[in-house]
Amino acid sequence: MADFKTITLDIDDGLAVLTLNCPDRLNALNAQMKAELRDALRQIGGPYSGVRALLITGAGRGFCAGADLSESMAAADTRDAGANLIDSYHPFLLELAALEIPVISAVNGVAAGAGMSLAISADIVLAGKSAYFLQAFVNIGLVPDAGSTFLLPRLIGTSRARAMMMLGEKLSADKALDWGLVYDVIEDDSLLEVATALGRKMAAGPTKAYAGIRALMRDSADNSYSEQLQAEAMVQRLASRTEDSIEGVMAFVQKRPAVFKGK
Ligand code: T3D
Repeated sequence: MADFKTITLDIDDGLAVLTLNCPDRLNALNAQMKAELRDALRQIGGPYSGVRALLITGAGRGFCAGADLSESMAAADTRDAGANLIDSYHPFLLELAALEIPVISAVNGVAAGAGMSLAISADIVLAGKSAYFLQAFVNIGLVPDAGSTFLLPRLIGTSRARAMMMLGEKLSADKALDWGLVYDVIEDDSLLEVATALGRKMAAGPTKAYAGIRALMRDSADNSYSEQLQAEAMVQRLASRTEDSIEGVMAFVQKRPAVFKGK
């Protein structure tokens, strides 16, 4: 297993827990962290990893404060943020999007800028009571990136997304719940425990069905209604032939809990 310096990766019983681990800077994304995220996600998505669910969280009081601005300052003379996005953000974001397992984020504190983009790219977003979300980009004269302009309007609608992006104001966890940005808000002390329990449950779930749900939800953004009906039928054909689906139906008939193997 790789020896990471800016993140930790713990894999146990099918659940990978990936923790951003530069708490002094609220887990801001520096070059090494982005490379390590790419490598960790590649490892998780590998054919022999045995990982069936991923939980992403942050160490300390923040989830992720976005781009490490001390690096941006250091490179001010030659800075090309567009190239930086393509070279160092997109690789790990695309690895994350390509995973065929469910992804949970446990937002334990501020999720700002690209850190917010990362948090909301999960399938299920849990937020601690004191967490908040911040489209910080505009506060430093930038536009949202790392997927925010794609994800945010789809999650909370264009009116609220545009206002968050243009105003750069904090959105509390409770309001994020009200707006449908997060699935649930958990007391801070219990967040990791609750998120881990959910991760363990999903790591023991029908993995191929989760992968199908991820693909269908992703494609629905661009499909017409009839195209999406067609896509559902195609994915359902495959799902219905999985061992887990056969087991699920049999377990129902036999009135016992299903034992899914992710196959
Ligand atoms: O290449 C490119 O640049 C393109 C990519 C862009 C993607 C982006 O994400 S752009 C947006 C970048 N992020 C931000 O602008 C957020 C900056 N941070 C903040 O506004 C505030 O820190 C927070 C609202 C997130 C939290 O405020 P608060 O008061 O709770 O904490 P703090 O005291 O400001 O921060 C604690 C420490 O973390 C502090 O260090 P110190 O003084 O204790 O040594 C602070 O400097 C550091 N820190 C926080 N955010 C970042 C950071 N260090 C580097 N980069 C950061 N983004």
